[in-house]
Amino acid sequence: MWSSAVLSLRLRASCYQGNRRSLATVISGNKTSRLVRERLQQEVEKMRTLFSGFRPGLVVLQVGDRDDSNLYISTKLKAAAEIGIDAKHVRLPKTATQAEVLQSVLSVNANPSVHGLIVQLPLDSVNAMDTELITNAVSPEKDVDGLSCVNAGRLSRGELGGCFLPCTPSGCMELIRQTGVSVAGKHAVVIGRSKIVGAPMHDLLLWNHATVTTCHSKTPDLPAQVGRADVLVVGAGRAEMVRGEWVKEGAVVIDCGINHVPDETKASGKRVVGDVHYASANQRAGFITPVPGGVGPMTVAMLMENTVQSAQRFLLKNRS
Ligand code: NAP
Ligand code: LUD
Repeated sequence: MWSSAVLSLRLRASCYQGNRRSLATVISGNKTSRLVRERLQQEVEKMRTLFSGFRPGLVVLQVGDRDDSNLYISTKLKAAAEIGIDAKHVRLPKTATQAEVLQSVLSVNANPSVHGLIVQLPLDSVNAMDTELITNAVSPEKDVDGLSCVNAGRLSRGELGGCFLPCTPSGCMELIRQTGVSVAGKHAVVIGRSKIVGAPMHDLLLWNHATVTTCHSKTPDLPAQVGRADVLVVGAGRAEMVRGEWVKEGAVVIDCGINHVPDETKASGKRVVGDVHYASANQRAGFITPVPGGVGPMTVAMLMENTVQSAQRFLLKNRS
């Protein structure tokens, strides 16, 4: 009697496991970014020894005082300090004119002890600003955000070794590499076509030999496009827009989205979610990035990587 009850329970348990798919493997951006930062710390240490105290220099230029930018910049400055990069935060007031912002960019361009310069976006100004003009004023040799036309153009032509790769897409590629899944010959779908995420992500996947579909706000039948993706990268800025049911079984899902949604259970009254509905996508994907702890920390790590690379190029040119 007792043993038949156990048998029936065992049978039920095994049926349940047979029907239930295992969850996706989580790709940790926290862990991967730590490994990148540790490697960079060692490289900077070597540069310091070989070139008598030399340190890579980074400037983060901010206009205004947005809370999200303040948080991202403080994370970047902390990472830089740990690695041994000499990072400076230049903050201009909201009232700064475009001419003043351009003047700051030009003065950093001219400073030989600075190897990387980024202008944190969006610009938080009371004055009209041409963001494109400002990001293009950054010298291409110091453009460690990879946002200038020169670097974006090189990337779009597949000259991957000759440009700075934009940090977020470069971080996404690093996370995809962690899965062991090669993108070559695969169908990749990117949602979003911004200069900072979607467009360079398309280029990077393409030149790593994926066949790429880039979707945007006018793309009809997004679920059908998503369903064809072996590799899916989402940067739309729409909280939990991509539903698990859309996702192809076993796909690699990379979520760039950072969205704040109300949550009364949190002291802050809000929490951060991605552009992918994590709980349902986790049931279908083979690999998935969390938010937070996924792409965000990689953006910071890849900025450090670009800065160290820029300093190495500087040394090669000037101190051989
Ligand atoms: P963005 O400049 O607003 O661009 C969003 C893109 O998504 C646009 O191309 C837009 O299409 C498209 N889109 C919007 N709604 C859509 C919809 N319903 N269906 C299909 N496509 C849609 O934003 P972004 O700067 O690229 O940022 C995107 C997200 O990534 C945001 O949540 C942002 O906070 C986050 N982000 C995260 C990191 C990180 O390090 N984790 C870095 C950068 C950005 P149109 O072109 O047609 O308007
Ligand atoms: N502008 C960026 N604007 C915004 N998340 C970042 C970012 C760290 N020029 C320029 O730094 O690369 C840039 N260059 N960006 N971003 C977004 C974008 C820019 C986003 C997230 C994080 C930088 C980050 O550390 C953490 C995570 O996802 O785990 C914490 C997220 C949170 O809000 O709690």
